Formats: sequence, structure tokens, C-alpha cells
Amino acid sequence: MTQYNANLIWQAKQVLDFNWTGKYTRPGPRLYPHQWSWDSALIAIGYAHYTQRRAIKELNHLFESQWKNGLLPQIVFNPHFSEYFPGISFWHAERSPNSPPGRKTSGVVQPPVHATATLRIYQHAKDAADAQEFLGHAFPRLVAWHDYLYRERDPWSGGLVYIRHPWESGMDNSPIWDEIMQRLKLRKEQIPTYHRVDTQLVATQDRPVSSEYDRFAYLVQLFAEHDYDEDRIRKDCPFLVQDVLFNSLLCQADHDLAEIARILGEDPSTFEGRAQKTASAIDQKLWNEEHGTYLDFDLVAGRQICAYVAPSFAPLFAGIPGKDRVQRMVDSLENDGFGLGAKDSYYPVPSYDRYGFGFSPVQYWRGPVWININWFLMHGLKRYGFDEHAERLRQSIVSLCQEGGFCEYYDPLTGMGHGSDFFSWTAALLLDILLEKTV
Ligand code: 2M8
Repeated sequence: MTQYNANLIWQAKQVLDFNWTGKYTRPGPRLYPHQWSWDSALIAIGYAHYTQRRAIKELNHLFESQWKNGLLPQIVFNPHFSEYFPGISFWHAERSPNSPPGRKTSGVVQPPVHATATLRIYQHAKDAADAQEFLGHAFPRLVAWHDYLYRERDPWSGGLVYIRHPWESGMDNSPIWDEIMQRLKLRKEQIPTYHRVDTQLVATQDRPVSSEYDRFAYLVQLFAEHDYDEDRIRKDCPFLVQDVLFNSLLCQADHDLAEIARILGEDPSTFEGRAQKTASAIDQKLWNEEHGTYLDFDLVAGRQICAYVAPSFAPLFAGIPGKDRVQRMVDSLENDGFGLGAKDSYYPVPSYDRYGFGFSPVQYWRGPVWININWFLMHGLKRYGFDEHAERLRQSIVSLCQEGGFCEYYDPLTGMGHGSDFFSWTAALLLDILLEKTV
């Protein structure tokens, strides 16, 4: 290991130590003080290399807040921190008979990377007995989580689950949602009263605009008014989307859950069956031949959403596309819009096509580079033997952290960090790629 990497590893661990609360890791020190679902899973992937105890605690703290119907909440609130919108009282999660007694949570979900993280903790474990015990504990909770998604979010059994809020995608203000957001015309009296905190903590230009927050808040209010009853929400919700990233991560998580079942001597067939069904539904329903990419499906409008975003390449992570489609996707990634072709281009890959309408190099999910998306794509490209491309992405991740610090996201044109500083999943995934070769 070079001295240069050793320093970076030390710094990344410092970021995680700083954000570790003793029970879970804050995604960012001030902007995100509570526990976030997919952040925790990604953070646990980093911890798995050097602190098995923390990795396990992190996921267990989330599992303790699982709803009775299996829903794993996007946020588990820490009542000691009140500075976040929307907080406990805005969600009214207690209106659901399924919400956990004694824990305060939101009422939406995030991408299901938890089985993937759990398997990695087991695979990197130094204390085998402890890891085996954790696997046994996590398994029924992960099964309940996947059961919830397939039962409540795919009631037609087509293989694709839907999300019902942009926050469920993890990509809050992605251009994917623009069309739906514009269609959602709100009268003044329909917009809940709320007070944002985020724009006081980081630059306003880096965050979603208020017309987006109006709609985010409106949807939360709708869920609370429907007592978080999925059948009632499904009938009235104007936002129901089968998202490429969410379903691709679910597909990989199904494979990983099947592997966990095998390790525990349980029957893996249900999970493998789901993985295959989801993979073929992604391939059939979400692929767009004309554009040579996968696109989200808007269930309310009944059509695909044409937006060229980096997460559209996530099916690579789950090994879904066949050879011809992979080549078309790699061609797109090599174009200047995503920048993976030229060695001396900007920092790949922007979250949104650089030449797309409304691209912004600094505004959150509308252009900046995100380390988690790069990490998924790096693994996807490696999986298909595109080692040079994967290496370029790996180098991009390392240089961004080295030059821009451990930020939430980065300007692809300058490499400058934006959003929250001391961002946990950036540090954790960097640790994963730097420590992977040395375990
Ligand atoms: C961002 O989302 C939260 C709402 O969930 C927010 O903006 O307040 C997203 O980037 C999301 O993917 C992430 O999990 C969360 C915490 O890092 O922040």
C-alpha cells in the first residue's frame, strides 16, 4: 500500500469515526443527523473491512425499526436531533398500525442494498461465529423486507416494484422526475406549511428548489392522510414509478439473499426465482431500443420516462443485460455526455448527461458525480470484463476524494466537492475500494 493511500484510508476512517453515534452513523454531520436506510447499508460495506462490530451494529439498528409489514424505513429519527425537515411530526408514521412502537421513523423506503451489505459483512468477517450469528438474525428481517416490496409494491406480480416518492429512489431531484413533478399541479392550499433547514446548512444552489420540496411535502402529507395504507395510497398517488436503479439493486439483493439462504442451509429458490423474474422484467419493460438504454416506467402515465441519467446503467451491477445491450451501454458511457471514454476528460460519470436539458454540475442529483453511483457502475463494468473502464471509475473516485475531500457529491467539471462535507458513504465506499485488495 502506498503512503498516499494510507493517508486517504486514515482520513476516511476519521470521517466515519466522527459521524459514528455509538448506534448508527450519520450520513453527514449537520445536514443528515439521523439514520438513513441505504446510507447505512453502504456505510456497513466500508466498515466490513475493518470493524465488523460496527458494521453489524449499524444494520441491526435499522432492523430494530423495521415496520410490522416488513417496510425498512428511509429514516430512523434520533430524537436528540431536531434540526431536519421533514421531522418526526411531519411524517405521522404512528398513523400506520405497522409502524414500530418506541421508534420514530419516516414512512417511505430507500433502495434495497441491505442483503448485499449483509453478505459482504459475512464475507469479510474476521470473527466467523459472530458473523454467522448476525446472518441468522438478519435473514428473517431481509426476507420480510423483500416480501414487503414484492407484495405491496408489485401487486400485479410482474417482477418490477414501484416507488411512490422521489425520496424512495435516493435521487431526490433527478431530472427523471421532472415530467411527473410538472404534471403535479398544486393549488396553494394543497401545499403543506413547512420550514426547510437544508438551505441554511449548505448552498441553496446545491439543493432541490422549493417547487420540488412543495411536491415532496405534498406526497408525504398524502401518505399520512392515507394512514400509510398501501392499497389506498396506490389508488390516489400521482407518483408511482418502476425505477431502474431501485429494481436493479433489488435484483442483486435477491441473488445475495439467496446466497445467504444457502449459507444458512435454507431454501434459496424463492429469492433466485425473484431475481430472475425481476431481471427479465427490467430487460423487457425498461429497455428502450431506440435510445439504447434502460428507462424508468411511469405507471400513472403508462409510459417510459426519457431522461439519460447515470443510474440507468445500474442493470450492469446486477448482471442483467446481454452482450449486445452491454456494448450499447458502454458506448453511451464513453460519449462525452458521461465522459468515460477519453482519459483526459472531466471526472466521470456525472449523474445526468452533461448535455441534457437542465444539467447542472453542482445541483444535487442533476449532474454532480456521486460516489455510490460510480461504485455500482464500477462493479457492473468489472462484472462484464470492462476492466479499463472500471479502473478509470476507480481512479475517478480516488482522485475526487483526494482532491475534493469526502463530500456528498462533486462537480464533474472541476472536481470540487459540494453538499455535505464529511459525508459517510463517500468515505465508506472509498475504504471499500482501497481495502478490497489488501484483505
Ligand atoms: C438525500 O436525501 C434526503 C432525503 O432522503 C434529503 O435530501 O434530505 C439523498 O441523497 C439520499 O439518497 C440520501 O440517502 C440522503 C442522506 O444521505 O440524502
